[in-house]
Amino acid sequence: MTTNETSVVPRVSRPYDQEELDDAVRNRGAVILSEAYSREQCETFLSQIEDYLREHPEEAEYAASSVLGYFQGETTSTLHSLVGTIPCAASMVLQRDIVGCARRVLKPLSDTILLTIAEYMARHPGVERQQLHCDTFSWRHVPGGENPIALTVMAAMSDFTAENGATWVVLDSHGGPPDVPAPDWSAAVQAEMRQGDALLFRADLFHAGGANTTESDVRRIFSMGFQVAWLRTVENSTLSVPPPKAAELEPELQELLGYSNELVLGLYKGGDPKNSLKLV
Ligand SMILES: O=C(O)CCC(=O)C(=O)O
Repeated sequence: MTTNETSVVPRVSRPYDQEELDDAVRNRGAVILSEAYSREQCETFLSQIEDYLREHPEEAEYAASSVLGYFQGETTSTLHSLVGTIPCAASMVLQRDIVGCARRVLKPLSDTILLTIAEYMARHPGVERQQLHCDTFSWRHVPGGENPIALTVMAAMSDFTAENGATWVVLDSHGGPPDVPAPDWSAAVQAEMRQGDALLFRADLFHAGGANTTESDVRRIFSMGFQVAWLRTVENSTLSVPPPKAAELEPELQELLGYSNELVLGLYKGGDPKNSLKLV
């Protein structure tokens, strides 16, 4: 690790030391992997996102009405479920060091893991600082503890600076009960990163996107998360009853089959998966 200061987000450089990486996530709650992605990967990602958004103008509307919008701030554009639409997303998700760390750190609670989100966010000038929150708030009855049930990644597709709103984290704030009050802002530090660096943190760690106070510097994020695989239904109902069939059913049954969202869980295109039934 390049620093042992307790008030700075731990940072690991290539070749990453697995033990150091895992310890930082488990014990401090967060780590930055320098150069997790190459400059070329970031630029390819951004140009594929741009192409997709140009070809699918309807996505802007989903982004504008995203259920996550309340947390993300009005001047944030969002694109969800990247693996289905953005060609390079598959290799971005399968960044070996990140997935490997997720598997090891989530292992005490689950042998298998799931990708819980793969999202693009652009946080524009004028976006306000978010409230400090944990990404586990949706699973609000799962008790906290030593081992996390999920991890979050904020990968810098453009530089994250103090001025453009680099992610704030409160180191060591993880593991509390679901209703633990947010810590004081004075305990938060900003994860400034160069393009290609990735911040990996426990989903029960308090964090927030910062205010973008610049004139024109859009902060671009590839965000993903991994979770224990047992937080799901027994049957995979949206596969066995796909939208054309589900569209014929009563709303209550659609909801029971998973064409519904609970807070920010189960989102489709940033919102209620029932929207998929209108498209059939
Ligand atoms: O903008 C960031 O860096 C963090 C975003 C975040 O935590 C969220 O949208 O929930």
